[in-house]
Amino acid sequence: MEKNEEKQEKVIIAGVHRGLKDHLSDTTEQSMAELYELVKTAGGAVVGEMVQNKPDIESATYMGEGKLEELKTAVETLDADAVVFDDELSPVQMRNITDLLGVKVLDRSMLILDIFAMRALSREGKLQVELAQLKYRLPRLRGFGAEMSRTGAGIGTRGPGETRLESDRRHIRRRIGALEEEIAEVSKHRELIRERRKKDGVITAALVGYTNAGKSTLLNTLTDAQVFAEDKLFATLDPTSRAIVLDDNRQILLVDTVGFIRKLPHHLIEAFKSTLEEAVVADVLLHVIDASSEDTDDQIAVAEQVLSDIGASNKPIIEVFNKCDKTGEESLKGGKNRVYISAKYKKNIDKLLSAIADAAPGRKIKVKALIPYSAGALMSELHETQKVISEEYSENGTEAELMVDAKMYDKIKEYIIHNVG
Ligand SMILES: Nc1nc2c(ncn2[C@@H]2O[C@H](COP(=O)(O)OP(=O)(O)OP(=O)(O)O)[C@@H](O)[C@H]2O)c(=O)[nH]1
Ligand SMILES: [Mg+2]
Repeated sequence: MEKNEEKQEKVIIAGVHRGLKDHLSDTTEQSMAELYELVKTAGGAVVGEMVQNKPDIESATYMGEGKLEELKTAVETLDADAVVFDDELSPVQMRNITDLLGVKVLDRSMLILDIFAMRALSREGKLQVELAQLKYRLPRLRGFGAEMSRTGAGIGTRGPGETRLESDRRHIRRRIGALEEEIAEVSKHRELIRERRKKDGVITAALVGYTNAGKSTLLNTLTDAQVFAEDKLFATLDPTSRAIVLDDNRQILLVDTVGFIRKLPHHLIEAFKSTLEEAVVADVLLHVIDASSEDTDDQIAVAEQVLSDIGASNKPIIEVFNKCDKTGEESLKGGKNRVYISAKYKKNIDKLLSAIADAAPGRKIKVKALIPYSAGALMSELHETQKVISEEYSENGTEAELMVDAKMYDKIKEYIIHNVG
């Protein structure tokens, strides 16, 4: 056996279906299927599943006591190493359930944080994950009894070490303070980069959307950049950006972002705010949607909710229905703000690019102009900042077909022969 190969943990997933009107906050077939995927992504194997139908959650034990007894039996019969709950457990619930079940108890938030901890690569990503984990753990310290420290490895334990956590709450508070300062420092740096981009007139488009929708694959397809794209949840945690050049020479900086997921507690969104900030400051949003999922409508709703939560819902947005190779929708025409594509099989990428060209600021106009030789500097400026499609030297000057932005259009107005198209 390899030295660092961990034994695959056997996990039971559990939740309470309350029959809520807001089904996105409830435990449903979809949320359990997603929890299953989250466990798999974290490296565990789901060996059992238990959902209780119950209008309210027990404040002390989350599930009803009878159901918990059933769960305990299941843990013993299936020889499970851990139980993962579909909602965030309160510190009290966590402690009581751990005492009763005698195995490791995790909840949805912890699982997501655990995956984040595996995925974070950049300094900022790591800092954010550590901060979110510490904030989550601080009120729950007593919840992690012998079970957590004894195993010392596996799901729910990645990131900052346990022993240190348990030794001293004050130490954790200090660490939280230090992390917050460091994150503020990194954010400031990022802010500077953004300001520079703005000054340089760089247009940014952020790829946003539900986890696994195909954002990174699309970024790859659009730029040939090699960004980590995988059939796993939260493959991307750190914002990656790559520039593309549109037909009219406008440069667009595409920024990949962390995927959204339902039941993402507000404090987690808060922790990733500086990453999601990229979406808030972008000129255009590409909302990437997995059209082949059975869950498409809910995923759209969750993404729109998160966008509105972070204050990014009032900007030009293109709905990019992806994975249409699976649904056959790639034949659909789409429209100004909606395209049907396959990022993986590179279908309708041209349509997406023209939608981006329409939505991004600084759209250029095609004109035919006669630039007199006396305005030589203007011609070089046109080459540098605009797009020169063709140029011919005539007696009276350079006859050029150009794509120019509004500002340049004004500047060369007197030389324009006519607009094209
Ligand atoms: N069939 C098909 N699969 C696709 C397409 N685009 C992406 N995928 C697959 O969907 C999975 C997820 O793709 P990613 O690009 O990692 O998704 P993401 O939105 O970046 O996911 P996170 O970073 O986890 O939020 C990968 O297995 C891709 O190969 C597509 O157009 N068609
Ligand atoms: Mg990704």
